[in-house]
Amino acid sequence: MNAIPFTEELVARLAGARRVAVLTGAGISAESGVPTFREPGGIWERFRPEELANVDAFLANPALVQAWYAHRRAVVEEAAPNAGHLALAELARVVVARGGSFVLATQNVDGLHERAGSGAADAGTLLELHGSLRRTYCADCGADAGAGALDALAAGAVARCAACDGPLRPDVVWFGEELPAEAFRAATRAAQTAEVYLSVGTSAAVYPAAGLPLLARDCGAYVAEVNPRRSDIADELDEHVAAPAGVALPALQDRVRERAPAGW
Ligand code: BJW
Ligand code: ZN
Repeated sequence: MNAIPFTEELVARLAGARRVAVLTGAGISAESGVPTFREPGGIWERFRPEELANVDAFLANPALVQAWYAHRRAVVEEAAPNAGHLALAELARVVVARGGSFVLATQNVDGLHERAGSGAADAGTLLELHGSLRRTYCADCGADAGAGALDALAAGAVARCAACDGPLRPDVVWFGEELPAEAFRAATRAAQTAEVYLSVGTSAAVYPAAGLPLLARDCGAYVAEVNPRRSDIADELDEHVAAPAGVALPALQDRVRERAPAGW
């Protein structure tokens, strides 16, 4: 890397912060080989997400949507957490070890933050705002159908509930659906109380998650975005770190650790 892409102010604020919160999006998993949504080559280059990721599209063609999510799950299982995921887990350990709080809210459904160690007992809180590809449930009766229920279906076949024969769906949040209430409440509280807030790898195009960095700013946090491109909300934040998460976050984490007072 030629130059450090973030300011000394961000390093100093993170090193001194007792409450740190983060929002991540698909961009943090890009370097793990998981496609993003809205970029060239992204998952939805050919479809508008608002039209595909909703319950009506699923009910109209459950076999197609199930096959699509089984494919996505296979991609994610082949992928591994990258340096950006690992740096956030490490930064959480640093903040928690000195008695602070660290809340990571992710819009991602790929499970890579958990696999990187975020949310473990010593590594802060992990909140999955848009669900997870690792869970499925019955669209009719709500029964839990286990992790691999959508895998290995014959073409055109629909995976159905053992209890009521309803179609099984991934436990993800589609457009028009509520986010998991407790997770979103906790993410909101974290944004309201954070001293430093990082928005990483998200286009900030999808609400209510995109409102969290803005809420944090309104409540007094220093808010930095980590994204090679400027998101829809970049102009309203304190700092734009123009670098991939897998480059910027490990460098940031190193600098914060260096500056940490003895005894942390
Ligand atoms: C890198 C990088 C690298 C690349 N390093 N960065 C207020 C105003 C207007 C509309 C609404 C509103 N409030 C609610 C709405 C409606 C709607 C909405 O937001 N619509 C917008 C399109 C305007 N929201 C909802 O419906 C939500 N529910 C809700 O509000 O409930 C209340 C309600 C109920 C009923 C009626 C009304 C209200 C639910 C939203 C659910 C979103 N679901 C999806 C699919 C999940 C399942 C799946 O994965 O298939 O979630 S959509 C998709 O977008 C997915 C993502 O989590 C989400 C966000 O995308 P993300 O992560 O930002 O990815 P990208 O691709 O957009 O951006 C990647 C970024 O990474 C880019 O910026 C790159 O530059 C960057 N990058 N490489 C760092 N190496
Ligand atoms: Zn059922």
